[in-house]
Amino acid sequence: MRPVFVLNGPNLNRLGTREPEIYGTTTLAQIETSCRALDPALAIEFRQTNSETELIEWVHEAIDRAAGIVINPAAFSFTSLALLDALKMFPGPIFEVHISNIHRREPLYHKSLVSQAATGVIAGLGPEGYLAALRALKGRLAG
Ligand code: CA2
Repeated sequence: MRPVFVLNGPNLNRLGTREPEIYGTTTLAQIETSCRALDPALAIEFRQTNSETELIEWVHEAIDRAAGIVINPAAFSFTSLALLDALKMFPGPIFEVHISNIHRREPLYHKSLVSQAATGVIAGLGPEGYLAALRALKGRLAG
C-alpha cells in the first residue's frame, strides 16, 4: 500500500516550546507518535521542514508515490502560491490541518491559499486535528 505523507511547515519543529495558549504544549514528536498509534498498519511518512523548496519537493515526491497527504503548511499557507500549485498536481485526497483556529487570529491568518487545493480543512482541534485528518483520509482511501 502506498504511504500517507504527513507534512509540516516552518517553525513547527519548535511546537510545545512557546505560545501554549494558542498551540498547546504537545511537541511535534508527540503528534507523530499519536499519528502512528492511530493505525500501525498505515505507512506514514511524517516530516517537517523550514524550507519552502523542500516542502514543494516533498509534494512532488508524494505525487509519484503517496496515497494521500495531510499537511500543516504553517505560515506558507498564507504566502505560497508555489505550494498551492504543487498541491493542485496531487491526484489524491489532501487534508490541511492547523492546530490553532486560524479564524480566531488576526486577519493576516484567515486566508489560506493552500485551502484551494485541499479536500478538507481542519483548524482549531489542537493536535487532535492530525488524527481527525488521518481518519478522514483513511475513509476516502477506503472509498
Ligand atoms: O495552527 C497551526 O497549526 C498553524 O499552521 C501554525 C503556524 C501559524 O503560522 C499558522 O497560522 C497556524 C506556525 C506555528 C508557529 O510555530 C510555533 C512554534 C513553536 C511554538 C508555537 C508555534
